[in-house]
Amino acid sequence: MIRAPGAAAEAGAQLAAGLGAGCSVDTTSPTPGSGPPAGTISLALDGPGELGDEGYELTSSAAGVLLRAHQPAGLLHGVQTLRQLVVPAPEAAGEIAGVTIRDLPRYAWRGMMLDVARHFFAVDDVLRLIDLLTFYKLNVLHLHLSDDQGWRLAISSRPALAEAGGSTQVGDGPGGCYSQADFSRIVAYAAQRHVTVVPEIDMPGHTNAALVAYPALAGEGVEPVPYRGVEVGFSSLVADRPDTYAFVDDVVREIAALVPGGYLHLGGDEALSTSAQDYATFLGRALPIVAAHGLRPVGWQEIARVPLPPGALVQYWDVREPALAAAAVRNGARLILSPADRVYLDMKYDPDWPLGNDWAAHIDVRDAYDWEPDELLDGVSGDAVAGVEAALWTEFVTRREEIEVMTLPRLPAVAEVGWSPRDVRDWSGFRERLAGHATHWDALGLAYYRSAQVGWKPQ
Ligand code: TNX
Repeated sequence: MIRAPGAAAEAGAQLAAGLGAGCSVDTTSPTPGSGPPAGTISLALDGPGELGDEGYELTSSAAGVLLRAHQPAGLLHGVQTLRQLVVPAPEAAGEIAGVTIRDLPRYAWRGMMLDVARHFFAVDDVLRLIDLLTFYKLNVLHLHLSDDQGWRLAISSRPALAEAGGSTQVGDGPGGCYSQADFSRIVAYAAQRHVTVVPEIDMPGHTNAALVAYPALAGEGVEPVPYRGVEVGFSSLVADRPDTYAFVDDVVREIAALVPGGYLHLGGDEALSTSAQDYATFLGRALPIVAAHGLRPVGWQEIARVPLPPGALVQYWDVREPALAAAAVRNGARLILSPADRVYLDMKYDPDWPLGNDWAAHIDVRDAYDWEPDELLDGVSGDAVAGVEAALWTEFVTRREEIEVMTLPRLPAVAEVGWSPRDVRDWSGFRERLAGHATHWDALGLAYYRSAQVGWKPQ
């Protein structure tokens, strides 16, 4: 039985769902003085303040299991540890190893990006990914909602974005677009699991799908046509026209209503057909629009070429240009680390792997694990790092099973880089534990790559 009174009930319900058969949840408060019956898992929000927003304490012994946290997110993280400690058994809830743990995250931002623009993924696919993020204690889902190949969030004041921009993707598939109700469902499902959804509208480049929907926004002599290819960098919003900013305002205003007080990622990467002057002009006008609607800006590292407002977050990705990220920090920004040669889940595992990109590296699970955020960039000290984020671009990823096989086993590696302090991380221990996780993935029906670096148990 799981005892989860009051505000612990939600985490209790999620534990019961995660453990499956044989679990019931009692949400009544225990009678003072009486200990829980043997075999009970007790969840309580009475943990000390030092556990912060996300930490938890877990003890399990023959007498039962006690999970305590100071905040609900901490309880939920403890629930994941418990799920991982349970050896799944077909009929019952299984056995739990005896442990005493006090566990807090190293970084506050532990994320994954999914590109739903190159290929569209249904709401259900996104919810299943949130389940996986939750299992690995990640707390940010960044959705890349627009690119040259498609526009994926309906904007009421600009209906052609969904109608025209939503009708294409890479290759010959039908594309797709989330209604605002769909998007809110994703945000609510994520919030229930203490995952923040960060929407990205890529600007001023990567905007062909928007320009197809509203050709009047395109530059002189440009006649946008739907694009289903892979190479990008040819499109741009026009920096010196007022209607560009009316458009940005419409989009940002409607997004702000969906994620009030949250983040807006405004892309800014690879604006290869925007002049440096126009790029600076554009961001100089777009950043205040984001702030005016109460959102915090995030951008790919290229945005560090322009002055940034306090509180801006810069996402480091292009390992060929580390100096930009260091410049961002000198200008007061903090970094989200997504080095493409470590955490780009669209990179092939090895040269023979059939799916994905390889411009940055081949990334096997050890590459995703064996790196140190504090040492990645010259001149960037630990306190400038807000966190880490894995990224899955989907030029070649078309179905849920392909999301899974690119994500597992590399996502748990990145998750541990984001969660655990350096002194407790070590590859040989990790690869042992990872082998055990395959039992969970098999039980959940998830596809994964059986990397030769891990001593998997026979299937
Ligand atoms: C670079 S990473 C891009 C994306 C591609 C990705 C493929 C970034 C900010 N831009 O447009 O999808 O490489 O790996």
